[in-house]
Amino acid sequence: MYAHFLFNAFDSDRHGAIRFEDFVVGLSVLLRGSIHEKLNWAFNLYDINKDGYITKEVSLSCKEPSGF
Ligand SMILES: [Ca+2]
Repeated sequence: MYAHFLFNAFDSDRHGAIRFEDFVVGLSVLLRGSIHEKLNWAFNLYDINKDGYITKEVSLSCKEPSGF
């Protein structure tokens, strides 16, 4: 489940694939971005449907065991 969140966070234009540019931009924000950019990236990680809200279901699914 967490991998799904990460994929969506890097796939910024939501076309179902991570291009090299998506990957570099994501890493750049995480490594060299301002605190606001990092927080915005982290929020978008959990805002799966990009409606500006993190739902209770999404936050609860992050706590569930992964099955390993
Ligand atoms: Ca949402």
